[in-house]
Amino acid sequence: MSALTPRPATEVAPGAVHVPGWLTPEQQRELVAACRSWAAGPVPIRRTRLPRGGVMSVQTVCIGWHWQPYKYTRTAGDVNGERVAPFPGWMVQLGRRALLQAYGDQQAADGYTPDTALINFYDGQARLGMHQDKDERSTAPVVSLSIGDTCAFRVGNTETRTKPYTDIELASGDLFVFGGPSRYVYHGVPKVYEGTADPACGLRSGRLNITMRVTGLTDPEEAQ
Ligand code: MD3
Ligand code: FE
Repeated sequence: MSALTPRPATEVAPGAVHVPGWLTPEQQRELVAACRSWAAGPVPIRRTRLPRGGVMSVQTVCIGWHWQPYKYTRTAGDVNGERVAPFPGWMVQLGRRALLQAYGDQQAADGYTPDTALINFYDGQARLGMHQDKDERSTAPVVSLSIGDTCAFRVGNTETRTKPYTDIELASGDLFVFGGPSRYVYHGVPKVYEGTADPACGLRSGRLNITMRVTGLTDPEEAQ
């Protein structure tokens, strides 16, 4: 199906580039395997608790740095106190290739060194409300990789969590890069379409999203 109806790369908003079908099924399975192992520990995947007593419907595990509302730390004080798994060098390289693909800018790609990723797992009921990602102290782009069930993804504006926005679909293997003027847009996942994934992606059900970021932080215990 996808081979007969290829979806072209599109710039949804300035600096927001969608590259459908960027990951091969084999790459998707490898990423799923890596995410399964991170989900098991040292900090297990869980629903993040929100400061006002709520809990996110999405399940999250972090690597490199641990995110909790609304800060990054090396250890997961809100889960089990363990230090998160390191951000692997191969994922830095994948992030650089993603940037090169999206922007065609070799210099920007070479200078991109993501140091954290949030790995979100969505079951059929999970949603992500409209929000901005602004806990990073860097304006570097965010690289997003989707695997599994297709979702509706809402790309808004930088001013309000309401209209105007653009709804697109993110399917298994899709790359999305958010940089430049789109780095601080509101965005969210209003719907996951259950049962739409090809099992060849490595997931039987649900949706996995990996977002690589540059925190702009340095660990005082690692300072030279
Ligand atoms: C635009 N994740 O983890 S990925 C998130 O599908 C998050 O799980 C969604 O929003 C998901 O924070 C969307 C696309 C994405 C991620 C980060 C962004 C879009 C972004 C940061 C700035 C602007
Ligand atoms: Fe986000």
